[in-house]
Amino acid sequence: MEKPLIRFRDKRLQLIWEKVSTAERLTFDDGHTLFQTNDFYALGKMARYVQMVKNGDAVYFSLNQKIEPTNICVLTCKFCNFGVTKYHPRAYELTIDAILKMLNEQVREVHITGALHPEWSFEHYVHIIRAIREHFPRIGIKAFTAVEIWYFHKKFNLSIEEVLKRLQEAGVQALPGGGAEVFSERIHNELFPQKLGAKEWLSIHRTAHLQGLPSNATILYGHIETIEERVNHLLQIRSLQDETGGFLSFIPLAFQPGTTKIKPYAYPTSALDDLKMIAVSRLLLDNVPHIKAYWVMSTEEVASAALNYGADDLEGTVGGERIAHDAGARTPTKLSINRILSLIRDAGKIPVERDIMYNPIAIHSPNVIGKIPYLNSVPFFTKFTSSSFKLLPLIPKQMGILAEKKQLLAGLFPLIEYLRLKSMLLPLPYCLSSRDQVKSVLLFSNEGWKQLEGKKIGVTDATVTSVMLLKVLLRVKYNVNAHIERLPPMMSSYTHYDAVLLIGDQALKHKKDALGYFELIFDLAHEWYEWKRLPFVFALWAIQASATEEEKSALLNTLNESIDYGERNFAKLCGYHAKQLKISEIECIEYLEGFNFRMGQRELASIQEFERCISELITIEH
Ligand code: V47
Repeated sequence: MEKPLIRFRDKRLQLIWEKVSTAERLTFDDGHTLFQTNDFYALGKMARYVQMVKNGDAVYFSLNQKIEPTNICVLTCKFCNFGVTKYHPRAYELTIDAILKMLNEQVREVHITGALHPEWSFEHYVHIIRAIREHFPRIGIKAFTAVEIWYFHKKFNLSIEEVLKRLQEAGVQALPGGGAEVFSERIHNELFPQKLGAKEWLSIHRTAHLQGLPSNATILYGHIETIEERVNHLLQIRSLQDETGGFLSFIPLAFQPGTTKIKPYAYPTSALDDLKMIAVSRLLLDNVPHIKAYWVMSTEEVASAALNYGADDLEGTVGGERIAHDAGARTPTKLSINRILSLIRDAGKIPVERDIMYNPIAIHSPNVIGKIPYLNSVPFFTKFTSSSFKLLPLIPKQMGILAEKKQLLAGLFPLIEYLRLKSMLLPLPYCLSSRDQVKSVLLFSNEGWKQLEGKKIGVTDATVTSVMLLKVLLRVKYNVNAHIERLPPMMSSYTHYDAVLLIGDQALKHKKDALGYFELIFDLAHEWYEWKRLPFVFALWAIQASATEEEKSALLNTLNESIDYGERNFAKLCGYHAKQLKISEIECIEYLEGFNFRMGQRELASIQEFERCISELITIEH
């Protein structure tokens, strides 16, 4: 994406922009300046730039249902109006039947957070999850904040690992981000001394990530916290994300004073503070994929504005909420899908309905082009900003899934996905093919090809084309039969695999350290080239066969212009990406020079030959 021109009123931001626009990490002091500045225009533009680089025009939302099973709580946190004692007139306990009645087949994500009930058994919490899983197998379950996990651990004398494992076995797929409040000893002592602190919150999320449970993170802002405490909080989230990569989304929660015990000191947050919180979160949390605008606490209008201040994730339909509303929130307790769509469209964005793991389910917009967010695809997208097409970053395997549902007009399809959907797609004369080595489809191994017989190979979940190429090389070229297994989404150690296949930016990043474990690295495109003396076509451009003539010619023109410009400007395109991938600009340019972006006779011959090899593989396997 082209760097926007920003006129800075606050000159301190100029230096920060230099870092942001070259993917350099921001420091504590930068964060402090960003919170201090009143140059909203520049702050918003910087955050929006990062948002666009990461997520294009997409804004994710889910058809979700909040469930707060009880408000009877052993705690008395000063900022909370939700938790009450058992005999309070507002006290309630939902039965499992009542919980199930809140759900239906349309809901795609259930979000469960609540109070720490003094009498419920751990089994009861597990039963809630199991009942939802049994009755609604399609619904993603995001349940129990670190506060609850910590309570189960202490009260029922179970290790954190055991608590998480039992919940995971019952059906929990992710943890909500609540309970983080502000990572500050001072605030902990002042507002919630009985509850877990920063160290325990971070440790629970670390354990969850290592056990394959992703999570969200939050900050509760707008009460007694200082700017320093806000920045410190964000940096601690960033540093855990560096370790595990397990955070999906970061959600700033605007404090609702209600009749809480800190009411005398606090006013509701202003719209400007809400937008600033979103923007600074986007800028500091360079490694967290999504920033969520939580309309329940910030209002619908501010949440919609936040979609141009760094947020690419909008809280969903919700279907009822109490924590914020008990503390005086004046927002609705639920929204219809139409209202969500209009909040996103008003912001000029593409509404993308998602599942619990942020896989797109439906794209509520025409003219959407799938964009593989890897460095090698950048030259295709240099001239799209001025076109009528909207870009949606997608991992390769999602391209086919969405095109099949007619949710995408066109895109750069992984070869296998194109071959699968050939009858409904029209190929365009552009592709992504290697000349010899590709440098970013790599098998990291401790064994030579022939020694991989019977060995376990972990493969990326992001695509099937490279996995198919690997299978062809193993069985057809080397006559080797290995066990191929999908790698889990959050992998922290590869030591129990004999070899691992990674693709795209992930492969480029790990090329130097060989994942810290493997001695050999095989380039799959080079293996193909050595064998067939042909390039390998990883992906090709195609458009829905049902597209109009106007759409086809507009896309061809935009692609032509983009590639012409892209091919002549590798150096310009590399600045940002090289920094982000921690490779030199020269390496980045050499990498792009290894690709061919146009479909020619040799590319067509290679596709035919690959199809023939796949048939041979199928014969061998049967
Ligand atoms: O931890 C309590 C906050 C959180 C107040 O993961 C208050 O997608 C404002 O977990 N004013 C629970 N906030 C909510 C939560 C959550 C919310 C949205 C999205 C996600 C997600 C998770 O609510 C608590 C606390 O920080 N809270 N009282 C109050 N008066």
